[in-house]
Amino acid sequence: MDIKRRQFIQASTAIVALGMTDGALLLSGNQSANAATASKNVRRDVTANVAGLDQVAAYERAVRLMKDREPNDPLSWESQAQIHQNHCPHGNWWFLPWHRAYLFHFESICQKVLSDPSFRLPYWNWTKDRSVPAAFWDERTSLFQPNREISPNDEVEGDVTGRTLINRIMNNNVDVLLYSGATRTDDQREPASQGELESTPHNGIHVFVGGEMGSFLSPRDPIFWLHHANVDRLWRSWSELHQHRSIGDKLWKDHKLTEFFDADGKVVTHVTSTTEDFAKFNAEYDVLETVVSTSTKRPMEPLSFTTKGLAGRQLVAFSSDVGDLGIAGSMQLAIDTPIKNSISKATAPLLAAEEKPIDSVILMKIEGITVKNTETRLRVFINCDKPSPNTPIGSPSFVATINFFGVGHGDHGGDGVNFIFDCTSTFAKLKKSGLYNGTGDIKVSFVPIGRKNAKEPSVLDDVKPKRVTFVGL
Ligand SMILES: [Cu+2]
Repeated sequence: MDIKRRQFIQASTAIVALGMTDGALLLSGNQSANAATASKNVRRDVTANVAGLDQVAAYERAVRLMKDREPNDPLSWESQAQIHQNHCPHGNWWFLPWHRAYLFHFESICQKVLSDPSFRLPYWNWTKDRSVPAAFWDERTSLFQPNREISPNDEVEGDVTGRTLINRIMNNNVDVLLYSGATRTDDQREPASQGELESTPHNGIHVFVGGEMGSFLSPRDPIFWLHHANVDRLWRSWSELHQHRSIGDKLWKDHKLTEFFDADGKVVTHVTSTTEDFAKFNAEYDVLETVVSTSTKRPMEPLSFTTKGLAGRQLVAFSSDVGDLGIAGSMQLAIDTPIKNSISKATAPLLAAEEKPIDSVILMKIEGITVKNTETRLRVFINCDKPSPNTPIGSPSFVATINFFGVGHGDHGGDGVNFIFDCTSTFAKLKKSGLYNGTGDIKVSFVPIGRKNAKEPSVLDDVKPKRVTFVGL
């Protein structure tokens, strides 16, 4: 039986176990899903209340036992953090698989120190619970981290982890947006560009928590592992929703991930493609995300990479140097014919009938952002009259909020960082609300947003982009 087929069968079994009904996975927070999986070893929401299972207490013990070990012991807390500091890929297509293997081996070490093979990592669902869970604030426990930059009641904002954003990420059917941006890279530590899962909720939580979490030594903060378990849960959910479609490129598939230790402290190596076998890596969760809206579903086609970007796809549009953005941080972009066609294709079906699938996608690539202050986030708008930090994220002009993490460490950074967003739905909303007629020039605006209660106001110079390109697929 081939792997895909086996995965499908495993997936179906898991779905049945999780209480799937009428082809739709149950939404997060559904208690019956928890009840149905109470006896199964799966990763659970850290706030889930399952009789006879105290996952936080078990995790606290495991962390304490690892912190008690000598720093040079491969099973120690510090050794695990150093793996991330020295090897983690960010901003490229190994971001998700590398962290899946990293989580799995960390979890195996927890099992070993606890002498409990049934132990599974809990995850922090920051869309549902927007503050760092209470158990992580008790100074007497191993889960406390003294240098976080937030208080127990601080909540992450909606443009970082909100439901609309997560639905959009789940709806996305351009593989590269999930794994990375639309450029391939051949080095694990070489940044190419970031897709929305990485740039927004992933980076955003690192920056929001701050302290160790804001650096590549973030695994020193015990909340790191629950944060990444939730990122992995979203990848798993996305795979389920998109029939386990993945990147076909051999460079991605055959790349060896070599930096992990098994529970006996021996070095283990994985080939990237094996990380898609989620059962092998314990990437099984009590609740998976589902797509709520059907109106943005698009037909799926496999995409593959070439050195030029996406094979067989016309990289239409359009690139221009931003130059001096001035105080307002806006620029006028002339839209040429190919992208115009893309825009009208992408928006027409939505306008005609909500349920019709959209057969075109518009991607926006923001390139060469030089980051001087990683605490500053960058909000992006299209055709916004007077963009400001107070412009609501529910505005039809809103595209995304970029969060910066890991910039300037090791090889990450350099010529600036790149991000790719699917802005198809933004164009549809703009057209619907009369802010864009589908043919004229457009205005792209960048608004810097500082940390809440920041001493100095944020300025565009903190996170200045160099170029914007629109691509119609
Ligand atoms: Cu991370």
